[in-house]
Amino acid sequence: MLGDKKVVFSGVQPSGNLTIGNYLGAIKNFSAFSDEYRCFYCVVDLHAITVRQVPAELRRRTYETLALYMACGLDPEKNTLFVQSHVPAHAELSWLLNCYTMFGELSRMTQFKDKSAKHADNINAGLFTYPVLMAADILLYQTDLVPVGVDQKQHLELARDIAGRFNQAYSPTFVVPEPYIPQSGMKIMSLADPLSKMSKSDPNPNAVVYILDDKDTVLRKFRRAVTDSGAEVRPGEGKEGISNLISIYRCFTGKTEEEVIKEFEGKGYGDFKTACGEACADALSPVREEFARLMADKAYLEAVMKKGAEEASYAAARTMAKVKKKIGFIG
Ligand code: ATP
Ligand code: LTN
Repeated sequence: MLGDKKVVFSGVQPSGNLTIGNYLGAIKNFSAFSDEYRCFYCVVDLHAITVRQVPAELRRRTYETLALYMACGLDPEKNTLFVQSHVPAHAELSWLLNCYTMFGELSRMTQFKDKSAKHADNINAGLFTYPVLMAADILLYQTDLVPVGVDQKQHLELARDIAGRFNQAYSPTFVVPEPYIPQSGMKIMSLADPLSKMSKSDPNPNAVVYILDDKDTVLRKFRRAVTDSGAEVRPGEGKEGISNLISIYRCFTGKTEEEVIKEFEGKGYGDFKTACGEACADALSPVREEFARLMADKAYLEAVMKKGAEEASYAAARTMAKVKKKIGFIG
């Protein structure tokens, strides 16, 4: 809680072009909280450097991620939109929490295992302690609710454990956060390999639909999506490709599974793939337009970042003071 409102916090890394996985699993759901909650949405650039980034690209993507937050409906007057490295308390609390996190806990994180397999030449300590920084992000604002895709559930469990451990060792200090995982769009899968997550760092551009892809590209990618050799549009065993397309189509149209099955009864996969592409491109077109408008106004984006950093720093300072006192630091 902050004041009389419950707190929502979430973050997206500026580590690549955002995908419809990021959109459906996370960002699209953020604006629903703006009225009832005190909301903090962060561009987590400190997290992004756990994997090598080209400096100019990191800078551009940081602006882009902020612009996309707004293009997806987040009003900077109603939400605190900010960049993680602008609020030093994130790194500071992260160090403190490192000392309340066990090596064994971090070793069990599946994202660490996946990413160290992918980046075998750069298994740095930051990649390992990544979840502690994430816990710091969340706990710093006394967060009640964290909207994320299901892939982040394990990290959230860890954040809860760290908060509980600290509270236990001293006295109640942190709110223990709850995850908020949307039912549909929980995990959007790759169009090229429906058994793996659609990810913005996937090197195969056909596997991924980017929020900013134009309509022709979206249609082409859906037409090429890997499916099984069947013809019936319904989810099932061995039909992961079609199941994934059905979830995507449902997210963009709001239709139920039964409605989708009925709509495409007697029609083939081709028709269904075209309909998916159309629904996706139509939903994304206003986002693309607004994004282009915002990216043309860097001064405005910088003003939003600055205001966000001030608001976030103010809220963070309260928690930091409390934490340091409990630990026994001289204030
Ligand atoms: P990377 O490929 O760099 O690991 P990512 O695509 O997984 O990145 P993140 O910045 O780590 O993206 O995630 C931002 C948010 O988007 C998180 O809440 C995450 O759960 C959600 N998200 C990412 N990919 C998907 C997906 N395929 N389906 C549903 N939600 C997703
Ligand atoms: N680890 C997340 C991004 C992230 C985050 C957060 C999400 C960093 N800090 C705090 C929610 C709350 C990811 O990889 N998707």
